[in-house]
Amino acid sequence: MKLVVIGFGQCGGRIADEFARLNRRARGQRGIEIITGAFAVNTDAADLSGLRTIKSDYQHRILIGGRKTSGHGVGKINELGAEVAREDADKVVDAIRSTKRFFETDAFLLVAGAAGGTGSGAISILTQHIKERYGDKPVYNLVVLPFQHEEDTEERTIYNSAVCLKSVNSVADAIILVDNQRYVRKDFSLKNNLAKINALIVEPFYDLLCAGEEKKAKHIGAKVLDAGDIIQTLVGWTVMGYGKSHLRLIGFPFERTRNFRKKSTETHKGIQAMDEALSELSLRCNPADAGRALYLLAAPAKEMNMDLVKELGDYLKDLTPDAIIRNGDYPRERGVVDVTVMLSELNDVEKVRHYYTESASFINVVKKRQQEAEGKLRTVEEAGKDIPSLL
Ligand SMILES: Nc1nc2c(ncn2[C@@H]2O[C@H](COP(=O)(O)OP(=O)(O)OP(=O)(O)O)[C@@H](O)[C@H]2O)c(=O)[nH]1
Ligand SMILES: [Mg+2]
Repeated sequence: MKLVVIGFGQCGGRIADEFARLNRRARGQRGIEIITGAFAVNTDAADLSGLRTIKSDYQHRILIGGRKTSGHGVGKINELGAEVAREDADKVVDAIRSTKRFFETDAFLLVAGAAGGTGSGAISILTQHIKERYGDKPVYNLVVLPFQHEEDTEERTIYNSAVCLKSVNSVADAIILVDNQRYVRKDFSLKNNLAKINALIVEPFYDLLCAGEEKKAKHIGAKVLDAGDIIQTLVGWTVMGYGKSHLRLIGFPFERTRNFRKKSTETHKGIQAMDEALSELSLRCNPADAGRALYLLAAPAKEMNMDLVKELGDYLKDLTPDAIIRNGDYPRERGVVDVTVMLSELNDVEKVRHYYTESASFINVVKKRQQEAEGKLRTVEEAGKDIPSLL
């Protein structure tokens, strides 16, 4: 599957940059292309110049809202992010059209952090514009939810997230939810942490996008998971997970000679990888709420057997009894079994509900504050009503 990836704001831009690196890796290691174009859109010129891999010309690193924000961002006001995105939407849509191999693109993926200003405000607006312009291709969103500490310290965080989520839900074909808090590892410094988190967010897309683009017979599975399967799976709220388990256990050489034992070990490894994928989902949710799901098993060709594929299917079916499940096998990896899982068409997402209910009370607080501020302003105006003005 080939994507055009467009990142909005700092978070979105950095993740789009990570996708550009994923494409380099696919080209270098596997000789295939999975990203037909990578773009970053921001109101902040400094953030755009901090990217590493996205082409550095103004048609790939797109500055919007130049006059309104003077290149310094929108300071977490996502209404302003939405406004400048609306004004400059054509600039972005025109840039996408210049993608050289645009006609090969299967879908769009737009990325942003929900809690900021630019990305949070712009992603739904541009999703709508792109859908209007390119009606035949699905438009997916990848939305990054804030860290717990951001929710605790900045009240705008929850409100922005709620508004962003409600907006994308009404336009995007599917929304892949990624919760930053799920990726926190205490031992990383924050800066490295974000870079590491971004790499972890993007990793599950590697096999998923590559599997259907392989040209060599030895890398084509018995059941290929291609763009069609992914498009059929992705609808509404979606989460993803990725798990990996190493095959060769050093110190157990007997496993190589005793085949019956080896086979059960492989199945066990596959289940272990799927377990990891499901316990490390990009957002905590109940798999039973999924209406659609997919899994991709990547393993060395000789380790791939129908038992393993079937066991994984049964395992996932138990957890997602109502879901239509699609699957594929990908004979690729050396020495590891890895499993990528997507759960889609989720009919309940606790965290989204939490943002909606929490910000309902925030809206009242904002209204009250506005009324108070207007009241105070009127008192000041009242006091100065007899003073002459120079204008
Ligand atoms: N995973 C991840 N999250 C990030 C990154 N950068 C920022 N975030 C998260 O994104 C949210 C803030 O959004 P930003 O992208 O910084 O904001 P913006 O869209 O640039 O908007 P303004 O700066 O307000 O104009 C916060 O919840 C951050 O934790 C990143 O590189 N990776
Ligand atoms: Mg910013």
